[in-house]
Amino acid sequence: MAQAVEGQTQALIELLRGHERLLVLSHSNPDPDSLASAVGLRLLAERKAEIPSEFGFTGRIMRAENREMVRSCEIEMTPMDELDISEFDCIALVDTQPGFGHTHLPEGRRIDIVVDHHLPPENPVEFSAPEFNDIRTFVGATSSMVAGYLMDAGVEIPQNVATALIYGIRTDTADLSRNVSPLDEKCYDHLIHLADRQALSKITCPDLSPDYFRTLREALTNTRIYNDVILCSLGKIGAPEMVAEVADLLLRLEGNQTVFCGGLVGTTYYISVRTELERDAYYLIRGAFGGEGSYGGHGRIAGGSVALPDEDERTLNRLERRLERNILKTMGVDGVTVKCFGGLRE
Ligand SMILES: [Mn+2]
Repeated sequence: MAQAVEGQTQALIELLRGHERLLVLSHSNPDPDSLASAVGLRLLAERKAEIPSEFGFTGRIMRAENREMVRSCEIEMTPMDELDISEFDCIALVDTQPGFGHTHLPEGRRIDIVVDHHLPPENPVEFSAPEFNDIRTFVGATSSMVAGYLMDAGVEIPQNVATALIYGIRTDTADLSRNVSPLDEKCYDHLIHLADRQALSKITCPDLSPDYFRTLREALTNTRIYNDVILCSLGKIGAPEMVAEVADLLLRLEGNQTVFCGGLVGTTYYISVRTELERDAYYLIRGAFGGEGSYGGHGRIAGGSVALPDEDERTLNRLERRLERNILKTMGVDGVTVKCFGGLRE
């Protein structure tokens, strides 16, 4: 039985065979699912169409897990601005679609291939439809869709690619605990026998920099707990990823909470929201920002940012006081004892 919609894998291979050089792109700051999807599609192009390819990326990879994934799975990638787009006669987009805000597309170029599992954008932009357009929103990870093509085509999957695909599936499905489809399970079962399990364990639990622990200390000192609302300010930090990471960590405090974690990178203030309560995180972050900044999210997770006029400590403090007021109002918190994990306020 085919892992893709009947005939799709063959159609994709035929399309690749009709071209000479493939450029694979994804959303900026690529996550494990998009990294693995890109690697898998490049393998298909190499093995079944014998065409060379590149993976062009925008943004950065900051999370220690993702950096370890790139290192141990030997993922080759080139910053988009170092690539000459005119050298490619075929462009593929994985784990995203034209029209998504976090996706930079080369201007004036047609996208030939789209493989994704996200809901299409609400306001579709004007672009010519890709020749190959495989969007299956019920699949947990784009990595599974790409693994499905490889399995359909009988491609032998090398260990590093299998490891990447497994990690892509695991991160997008929270270890097969949510958004899982039979395709994800089937691909996982197939790939786990091919993957490097030691590498997987290292990716899941990577080495962390002294900077990480410094930020963590700062985070724990500057956490305030109002009933079921946890506020955390990281102050000035090196990368926005830490905001999300600390928010995830604080959510693990026993009981059900909503976490707001913020930090300043340059003159941009980032916030991550995580909630285990009933209300949608999107409305919570909207309330926190009170008309400032830009934000997005749904379900349990939301994030956003505000641009500040300068890096001045006072500007930062004023913003954080404003946000705190908005948050406590949005969460209906008043007159409660503030707790923290240490320091004077305990
Ligand atoms: Mn994905």
